[in-house]
Amino acid sequence: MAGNRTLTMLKPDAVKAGNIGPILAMMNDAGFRIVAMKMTHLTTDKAKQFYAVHAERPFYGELVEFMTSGPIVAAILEKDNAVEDFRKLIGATNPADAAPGTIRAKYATSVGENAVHGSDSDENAAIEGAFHFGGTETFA
Ligand code: DAT
Ligand code: MG
Repeated sequence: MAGNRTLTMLKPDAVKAGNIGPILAMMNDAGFRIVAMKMTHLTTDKAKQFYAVHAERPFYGELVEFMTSGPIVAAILEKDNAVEDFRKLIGATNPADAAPGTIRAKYATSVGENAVHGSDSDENAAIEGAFHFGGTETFA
C-alpha cells in the first residue's frame, strides 16, 4: 500500500520571490495536510548530504550552491498516496515540461531553480522527513 507522507521544500527561489503563501495554498487546496514545518537555511554540508544521490551529476555543485543561497521552508505533508499525488501537483523537474496548473509550471524559473522539492518514493520520504525533523517536531 502506498504511504501517506511526503517531504517538501520550498526552495530559495520561491522564498525570495515571496511565493511561500501561494505555494502552501496550492498544497492545501490539493488536500495535503501539514504535519511538520520549519523555515531554515541549509549549510553546504547539509545540502550536499540531502542531494548526495546526485553527487556525480554535472549540476551537483550548482544545485548545492542554489540550495544554500537563502532560506527554505521544509515540511512533511500527509495525504493518501502522498508521494505520487504530490509529484503530480509539483510537475516535471524542468518547468518547460511541467503540466499547466502545476506548482513548477506556475512558480519555477528553470530546471535548476524549480521552486519546490518532492520526495520520489515512500522510502525517501521517510529518510528526508527524518533529515529535517525530529520526532517531537512532527504532529500527526
Ligand atoms: P526532482 O527535483 O524533480 O526530483 P531530480 O531529483 O532529478 O529532480 O533533481 C534534483 C534537483 O537537481 C532538481 O530539482 C533540480 C536539480 N537538477 C536536476 N536536473 C538538473 C539539470 N539538468 N540542470 C540543473 N539542475 C538540475
Ligand atoms: Mg528528486
